[in-house]
Formats: sequence, C-alpha cells, structure tokens
Amino acid sequence: MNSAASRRRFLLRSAPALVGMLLGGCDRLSNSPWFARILAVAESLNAAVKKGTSTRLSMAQEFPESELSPSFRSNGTSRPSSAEYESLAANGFADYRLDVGGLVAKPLSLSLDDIRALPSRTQVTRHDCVEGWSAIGKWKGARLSALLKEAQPSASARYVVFRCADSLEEGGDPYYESIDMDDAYHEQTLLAYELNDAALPIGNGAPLRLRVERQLGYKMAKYVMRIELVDKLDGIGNGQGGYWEDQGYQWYAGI
Ligand SMILES: Nc1nc2c(c(=O)[nH]1)N[C@H]1C(S)=C(S)[C@@H](COP(=O)(O)O)O[C@H]1N2
Ligand SMILES: [Mo]
Repeated sequence: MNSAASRRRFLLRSAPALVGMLLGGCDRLSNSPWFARILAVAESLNAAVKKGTSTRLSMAQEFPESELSPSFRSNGTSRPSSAEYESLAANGFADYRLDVGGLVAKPLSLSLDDIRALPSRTQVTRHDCVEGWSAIGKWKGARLSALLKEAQPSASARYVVFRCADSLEEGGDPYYESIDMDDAYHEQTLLAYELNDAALPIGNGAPLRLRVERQLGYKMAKYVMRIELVDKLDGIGNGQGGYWEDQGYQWYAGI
C-alpha cells in the first residue's frame, strides 16, 4: 500500500479519536501537514458543536409546579384598546385568526382551534422582566417549529417577526418583536394559549403570546396577530427588531 492510501485508511479508522484530539486542541499533531488540512474541518465542526450547545440545544431552566408564583402579573399593555381587539375579545376570540406570511411557501390563516391542534408543549419557566421582577408560570402552547413546518419558510428567511394588537402610546406604533431561526425552532419556543392550566388571560396576552424562554420578558410578544418571515429587520419599525429594541434595548436579550 502506498503511504497516501495507508494514511487515508488510518484516518478513516481513527476519525472519531482524531476529532476528539482536535477538539481538545493538540499542537504537536497539528504540525504535520496532512493533519493541518483536516484541522480546518475539525474547527468548523467544533464551531457547529459550540453553536449547537449554546444556541439551539441549551434549554432554559424548568421548575416543579410547587414553585409556581401565586399570581402572574400583567405588565406593559394589559388590554389592547383597539375596536378590532375589543370585538374579538367580546366573542371569546372565536373570530381570531393568526396570519402567517412573508418568506413562506404556504401562507396560513389559523383559528385558535387550528393552533390548539398543532403539536404542543407545556413548561414551567421563570419570566424575568428588565424592570426588576420575575414570576414562574406554567405555559401551554403550540410549538413554533410545528407552525413553521406547515408554513415552509424559504431558505432566505432569517427572522420571525411577531406583530401585536396593541400600542403602548395612544396612536403609537404597534408592539412587535423578532427572533432568529435558532430561537424559532427551539423546543421551548411556543405560541402560548394557556397560563397555569387556564385560557391565557387578556392581561397576559390573550389569545396568543410568544414564549422564548432563554430571553427577557420584553421579547415575549403578547396579543400576536401576525407572524412574518423576513430576511432583514430594516424597514420594520426603526429597524432594531422590536418595540423596546427601537428605544435602545438589546435585540438578543439573553438571560
Ligand atoms: N404586545 C405586547 N407584548 C408585550 C408587552 C406589551 O406591552 N405589549 N410587554 C412586554 C414586557 S416588558 C413584559 S415583561 C411581558 C409581560 O408579560 P405579562 O403581562 O404576561 O407579565 O410582556 C412583553 N410583551
Ligand atoms: Mo418587561
């Protein structure tokens, strides 16, 4: 066997061990030229592993029900003031439709029953508001990943934008928020329709609010009316990706 072929066989047999050494960093081995070549591959693998563990895969802490807060306060808007929202609420949200559009193959218009029929998840998590309060609540909702599977985002989609029914100032711009695709497909990212085993109260965002558990409270858009897949955030609000972001808050509000 010539030396190139035997080297290849060696590489194939010992690939897992080599990757292990490379991930741990091994300067002596990386001095040899053929090794330097696969080092580049291993480095990109390492980056993928790191991204996976720190973004897509890591889970926000979940709590036992014994730790539920006695009440979950309402913050920001406690009831949208538009006539359109009032008429939806008056009818128990029977006429509510969630529109899903933008960069998708299949735009959707979903009733609450449609949303309740999607694969769901229940989780007890802690909500942290920048204003200095926290509360532990039990959320049930449709997995955003399941909704996206239906809508089929195009390859160019980079963000999911949530458009809300309320504005914080009279006649002001409506509340909105945005997350990236990693958070959109995260297991704990939900469109919640229940809080603490009851229909989501109006004060907490009825009929549907976002839960994106690894971020701060202001990311958790309440009163979600429309979801839009986009490739950039410019041109939406002041272009910073959310109502509070437009006033200078961080877009990635990790906790
Ligand atoms: N549509 C909308 N979503 C919103 C807000 C709001 O005012 N309007 N306030 C945000 C902030 S700052 C927090 S802390 C939480 C409050 O959620 P809660 O009312 O269920 O406590 O919702 C967030 N989402
Ligand atoms: Mo908040």
